Amino acid sequence: MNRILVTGATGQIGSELVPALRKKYGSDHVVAAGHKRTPPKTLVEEGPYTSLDVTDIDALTTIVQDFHIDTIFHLAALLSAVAEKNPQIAWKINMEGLQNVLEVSRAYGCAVFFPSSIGAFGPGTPRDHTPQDTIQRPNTMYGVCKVAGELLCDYYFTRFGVDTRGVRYPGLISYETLPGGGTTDYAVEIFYQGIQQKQYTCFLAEGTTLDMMYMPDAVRAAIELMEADSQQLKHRNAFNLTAMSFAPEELAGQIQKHIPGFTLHYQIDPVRQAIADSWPRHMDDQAAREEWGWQPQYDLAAMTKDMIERLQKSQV
Ligand code: AKB
Repeated sequence: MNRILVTGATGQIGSELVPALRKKYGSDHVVAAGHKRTPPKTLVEEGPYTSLDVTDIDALTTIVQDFHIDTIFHLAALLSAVAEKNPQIAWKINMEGLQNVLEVSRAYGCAVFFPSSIGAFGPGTPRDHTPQDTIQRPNTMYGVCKVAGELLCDYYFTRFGVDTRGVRYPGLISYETLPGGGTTDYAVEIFYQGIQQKQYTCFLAEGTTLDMMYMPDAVRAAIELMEADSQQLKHRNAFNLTAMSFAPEELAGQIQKHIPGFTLHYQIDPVRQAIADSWPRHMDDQAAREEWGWQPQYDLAAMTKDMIERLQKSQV
């Protein structure tokens, strides 16, 4: 990796991945491309920033040519709950965007990181110790795009030799940028409201256990996978990846240790509950551990402590 493009740079992952990449590879070497969201000042001031609609292949080509890009972290996509509201738009952005990235990478010799998700699984998948290679028949547009995306990335690797790599991210928890329209968003919102109001009303039911990860681990995973020795990778698109697994009441229990009196209430959103009920409770991420040394650093207790400390500091 030498000259890097990050699409979806203003999103939840992008806004933390870009600074990490700039720190490691040099600010001038990492181009941040956002679209609809207003970029944070730092993203624009600390290195090259551009606006990009990933469905516009000519605009994408120009950026890759102008900046001599050799690696693309393609993060631009609609999340699960939003995609369910706009399935046609989700297909266009999530699939056309990915195909454009792969086509340009084929033409210009770029490596590609594609984030898949626990959303790539469906109701027929084993929900506990979900194997790396298993049934993938999701019943959401987001999941359909993720499975198709995994296959398309593998196809571009075997057919054209494009160095595609990806992970199946669980729900991601972060303090920099809020997620936009996912099923696991409650695990971020609970901290913001918990600190301000000492209570949170959760849209997923008690007992809804899902895989989760703290953003510093998620960012490190993306970079470590792209730096891994290609020869060691038997799987490519995409590796199961997890760090912790919990239900809303377990997260609330941890939060109560730092915010005494915090209370959790429930008001179930049937759409997001149905999506969550079709996703793994706990994935087996042994392949990632064996093939490129994946090791999470944050468990539920460590993540909760760090989230609360950082959010409290930023609100002072
Ligand atoms: C979502 O909830 O849509 C995402 C995901 C798990 O892929 N956070």
